[in-house]
Amino acid sequence: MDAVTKIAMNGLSGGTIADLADFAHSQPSIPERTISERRRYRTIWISDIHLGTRGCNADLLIDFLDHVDSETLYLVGDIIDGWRLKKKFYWPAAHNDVVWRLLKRAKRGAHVVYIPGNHDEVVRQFCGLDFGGIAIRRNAVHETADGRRLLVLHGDEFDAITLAHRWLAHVGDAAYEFMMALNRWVNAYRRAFSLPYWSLSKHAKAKVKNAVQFISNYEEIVAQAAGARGVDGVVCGHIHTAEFRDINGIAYYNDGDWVEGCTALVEHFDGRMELLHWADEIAARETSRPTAQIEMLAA
Ligand SMILES: [Mn+2]
Repeated sequence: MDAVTKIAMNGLSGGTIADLADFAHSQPSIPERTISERRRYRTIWISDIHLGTRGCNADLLIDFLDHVDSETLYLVGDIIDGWRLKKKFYWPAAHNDVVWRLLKRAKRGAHVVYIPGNHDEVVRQFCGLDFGGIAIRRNAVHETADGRRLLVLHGDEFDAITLAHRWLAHVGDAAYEFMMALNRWVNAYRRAFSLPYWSLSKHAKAKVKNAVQFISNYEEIVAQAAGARGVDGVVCGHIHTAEFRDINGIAYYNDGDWVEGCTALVEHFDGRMELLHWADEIAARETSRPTAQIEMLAA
């Protein structure tokens, strides 16, 4: 039995994951903020959380989940990283807290759709089923408030026909891991000096010409495939690059990730779409706090 199945089967001994079996009566280790103050959206899309890896910014995601609510929540794949968990089991309390919040959301009546990706492909065998109020689907068609139809999928489906994953495959596990480690050190240092979160690899990627080319190829191929399906647009994840653009009349949305960019795609009640960069939101909140202003004046 692999690690993800273990989580699903609640077969771990001694871990905190066992609490989830009785999650209705359990509390997360990081307490929830009041629900009444949350910003409400019609729809939220998040993906590439990679729970079970050190790269996952669970604390930022918990902050996000505690500040927003929606009628519908799409989990667009790579929520749990089964590949990495298989190699080395890593599951801190904050990762449990994320799962707790997602399950709680479904229990409170939000329509939650989980579309497994390639890193959590073990969940794909359950597509078509509903667990704990969460609908597990291979893909979905979302209708926006202004009547547009958007195909929602993870996006690894296009790896075979695009070179987009090359920078992921070649830069690959070892180098990517190293970069993520560097990203954590940089941000631990920045936190120590009260500087906002900053994504190293996001900046590095933008500097690598080939990566930029691969990404734009990927975006065009995904949009083209969506067009062939007769929808108005597509929402995906997978390449860890948040984006929002029109490609030959097809709306291409990528909700990004919670390893590097810490982004979410949201739909307002009038159908307007927006990409939220959560590290920026936290930074803005911190500087607008009266105490922070006093500290700045004193400095
Ligand atoms: Mn993926």
